[in-house]
Amino acid sequence: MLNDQDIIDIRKDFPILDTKIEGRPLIYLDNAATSQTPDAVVDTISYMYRNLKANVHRGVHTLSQLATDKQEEAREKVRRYINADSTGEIIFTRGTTEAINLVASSFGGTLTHGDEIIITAMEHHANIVPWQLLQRNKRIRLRIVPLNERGEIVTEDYEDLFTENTRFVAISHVSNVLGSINPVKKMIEIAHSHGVPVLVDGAQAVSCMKVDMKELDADFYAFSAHKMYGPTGVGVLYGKKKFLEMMPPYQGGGEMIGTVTFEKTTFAGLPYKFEAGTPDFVGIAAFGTAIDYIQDIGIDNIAAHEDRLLKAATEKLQQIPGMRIFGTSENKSAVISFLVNGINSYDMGTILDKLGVAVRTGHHCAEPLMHRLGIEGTVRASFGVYNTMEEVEQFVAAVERTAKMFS
Ligand code: 7TS
Repeated sequence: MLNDQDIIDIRKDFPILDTKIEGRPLIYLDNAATSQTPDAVVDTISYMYRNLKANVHRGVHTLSQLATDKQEEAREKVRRYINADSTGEIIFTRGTTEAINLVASSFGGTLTHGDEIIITAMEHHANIVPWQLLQRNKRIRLRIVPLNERGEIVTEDYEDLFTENTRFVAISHVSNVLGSINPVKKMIEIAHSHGVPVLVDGAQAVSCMKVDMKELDADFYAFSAHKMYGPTGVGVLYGKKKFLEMMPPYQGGGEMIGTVTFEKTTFAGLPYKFEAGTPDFVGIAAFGTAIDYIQDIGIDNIAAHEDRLLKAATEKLQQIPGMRIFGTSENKSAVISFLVNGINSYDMGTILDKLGVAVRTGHHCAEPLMHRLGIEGTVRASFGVYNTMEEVEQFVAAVERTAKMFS
């Protein structure tokens, strides 16, 4: 368990947290959008640019080999972090969005008229729109898992959606709006019992819980480095070898080929078949450092600390008259979406910003979920490892003050 001194020490790794907004200390509660980056990660970026800027997998020269080693070390760190079988199953992408698009575009090519894909009502647009794009050329039906009043998936409702036409399931591990931690292991088991593969959008899960590919048995798992105290522009698609091997490349270009003639091209082995062009090897190396950083603190310690903040913030917010919290799942990540007295989320977010509190407002790229909740948007506070109990108190006081201004 992290104590107050641990958090003080951790905060020293993030100089951005000393920022002042309109003369007040920044209280950064937008971690679900992107988390801040510790000095160690920034140092790796700077080290790579200063010392190891050479294209990977291309040259026989020493710098190129060293840069390649850094990239491949990071791939091995990711493999270990999620307990995948082999580094061939770890594909670097630009983020969760690209990872899901890769699967939709490549695996999606096997789908035909009348096939059905199951997604849930809480998906981020990144796990809705790529599947809708498939519908342009083919009559593919999306079936939507409903949520109960707490914002949870009821596995029986989910299982009811399977038909003989179900070909794929794409579900988020943790909701970016409701914080619900979904029973993905059980959902994967159910899908597999129907012979259907599953993609899990893990964007909100990997920074706050242990994620184990062997235990989950997910067929695909997507996530982004920038939500894990890592750099922007880097993400991962984990895929089981048996699927990746039979899937066609997503993009063509350098590094993803075996041999090329004008008549015919053969493709490289895994994972390179899916990594066309120069990868962001600087960002990938820095991502390796971010994983080290998380592991040095301990993911269970991070989860316990964030849970403490979540429980305290929830309890205090609930005491504000007119407070409505969206997402009260028993199993919840450190995200709170709320509205007070129907005050527009954007208006509240703007005032909170003046008080130094950074939150996200609006639909959070989950418009269909907003429609189901019958609202336009929420104010969302999301916590990270460096947030403190004092910040929770100041945040709640700022919400209270803002609510009074509008009453
Ligand atoms: N899936 C989920 C569940 C997400 O929360 C996000 C980003 C994405 C996919 C897309 O990730 P990207 O790195 O490819 O952009 N979510 C948010 C958010 O909640 N606020 O800003 C970005």
